[in-house]
Amino acid sequence: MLEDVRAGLLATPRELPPKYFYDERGSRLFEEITRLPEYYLTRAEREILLAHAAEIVETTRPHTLVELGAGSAAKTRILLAAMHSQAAAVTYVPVDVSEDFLKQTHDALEAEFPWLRVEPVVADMSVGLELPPMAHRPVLFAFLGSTIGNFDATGAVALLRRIRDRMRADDRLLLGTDLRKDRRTLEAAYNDSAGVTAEFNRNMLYVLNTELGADFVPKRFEHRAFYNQTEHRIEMHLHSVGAQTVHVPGLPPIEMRDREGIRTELSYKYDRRAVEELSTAAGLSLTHWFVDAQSRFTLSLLEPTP
Ligand code: AVJ
Repeated sequence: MLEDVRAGLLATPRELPPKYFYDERGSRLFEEITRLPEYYLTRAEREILLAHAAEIVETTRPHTLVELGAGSAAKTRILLAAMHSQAAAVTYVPVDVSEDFLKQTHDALEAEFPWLRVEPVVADMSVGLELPPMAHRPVLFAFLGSTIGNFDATGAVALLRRIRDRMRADDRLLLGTDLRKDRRTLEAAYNDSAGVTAEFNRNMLYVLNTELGADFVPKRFEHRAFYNQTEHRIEMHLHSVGAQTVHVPGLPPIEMRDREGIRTELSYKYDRRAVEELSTAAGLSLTHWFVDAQSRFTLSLLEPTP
């Protein structure tokens, strides 16, 4: 962690990786974001899953579901129920960076679904993907929520490639991607009127204070999120309110100028061609393209290219 923070805060412009949003409080704040009126992504993806889970399961006939960035698995229950309708025993492998949150998800699901075997994996998918041996195949890998959007093209292809390397010919990947659309709708989703996204953004500073003993004063940083049309991405930043010095043990003092920013997240937006380019580069082919009624979000089913 300290190396990531050193590299990011000493860079120009300064940046920090979005994975450091997600301590238990950050995971809870994100769950709150998914219920906001402006943040349509989760509802749009749920709509697609409700409409197409049976067809996705029919096509893949999976016995195991491996989900990257699982979080609370709120949407995943739809897929698991569809899998149970065609296989008595189902195994679910949620992969997430937040151990506490994974534990809660594990306990909740095992209590709710007696037929489900849950094998949580704590992993940081941006660096590696150590998975337990898959006893029950075929496997459906799922990467939902447009979390792929946190990675630039190179990072996204590398991650999809890591998944591809663990797939057999009859395994599939279900990929959720937010579609490019008008700036107003996109910017509203990352600047909600209740200020939850602003608090989620600032939560990273609390995580650095707790984990590294830094002395950030979160309320002295302002949330900013805007759509970079050229790069097709939402950018989230924290801007210094006034000049200030931040101390992170092990790093030189961080002299922030008034209004200087720290970039905390990129959220790329896609169209069909962009998804096909990423998949092809990772050795995957698009077989199904599912869109919600308002064409805001898609789920792509991908197979390994022979
Ligand atoms: C979890 C990465 C998909 O980029 O939309 C929500 C995180 N950031 N509001 C996204 C997020 C600000 C979210 N992902």
